[in-house]
Amino acid sequence: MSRNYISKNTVDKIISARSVVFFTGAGISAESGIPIFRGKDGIWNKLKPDELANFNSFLKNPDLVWEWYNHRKKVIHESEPNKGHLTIAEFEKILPDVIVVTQNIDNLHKRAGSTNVYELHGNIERNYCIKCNKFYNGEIELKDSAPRCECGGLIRPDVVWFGEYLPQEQFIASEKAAQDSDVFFIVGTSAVVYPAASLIYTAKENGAYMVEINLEPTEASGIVNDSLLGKAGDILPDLLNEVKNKLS
Ligand code: BV8
Ligand code: ZN
Repeated sequence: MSRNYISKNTVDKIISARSVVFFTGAGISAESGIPIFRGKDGIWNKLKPDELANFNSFLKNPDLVWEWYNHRKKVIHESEPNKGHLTIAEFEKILPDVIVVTQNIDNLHKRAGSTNVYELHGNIERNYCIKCNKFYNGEIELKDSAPRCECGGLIRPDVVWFGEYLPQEQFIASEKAAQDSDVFFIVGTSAVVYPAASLIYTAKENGAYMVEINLEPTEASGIVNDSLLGKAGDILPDLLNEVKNKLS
């Protein structure tokens, strides 16, 4: 597919930007084999978020919730960052200031080499005790019942469930990044989960040039300056090449 679908204006905005933000959702990890949430093959078609991704159901049935997170962790460990993640890490090397703000808990941006990553909804590789807050990172043995802390408390994944507040420092830093961004990319998200999606409007209100990359239009399509429809793993490498050509 020739790259002339990428507008000169978008390339110029990226090259002259002091700060570029990539706001990502499950769609950027789809090409790594990690299922997305919505749409016909989305997770939420088969499983109910309020049965699995909220604190009360965790207290009611911690084994079921752990079975689900262990399954997702297994899928994530068997997957690799894809061209989309790797290209964003590349952009960080050639542009002055690139920040990733992600809703994903899969740790793939960091595994791809991105260093400025804000995790709005936590990270599946971290866990903590709900009684004494002791952290258990990575070393939790995947067994079929909910792990317990040495204090006897239940251990939970360090992810944000529905009805829970986002990690303050990550959200405040992400808001600042959105306010200061010259170019704000919206990559692979349906932009319906809040307060994460509010960052899109924060960036717009502060004058950022908005670019959406998605298979299809979303809630945010009405406010973007450029909508690049297709796979993130195809479009992001094309964009990087256009920018590199212009910089060389
Ligand atoms: C809270 C972690 C305060 C766990 C997640 C305002 C309005 C309406 C509702 C609310 C509101 N404010 C709060 C709410 C309630 C709720 C909410 O937003 N509900 C929505 C569903 C309406 N928000 C909350 O509960 C938040 N907390 O508000 O606390 C509070 C406190 C007390 C009382 C009241 C309020 C917490 C929300 C965080 C929940 N945790 N994840 C886990 O992952 O297990 S959310 C989870 O779902 C993900 O992290 C992500 O955020 C979301 C999924 O969205 P996407 O990533 O966008 O994925 P999706 O499948 O939807 O879309 C994928 C897209 O990619 C599609 O567009 C597709 O076309 C595209 N795509 C696919 N393949 C590709 C592609 N694009 C490019 N290339 C491809 N190859
Ligand atoms: Zn404990």
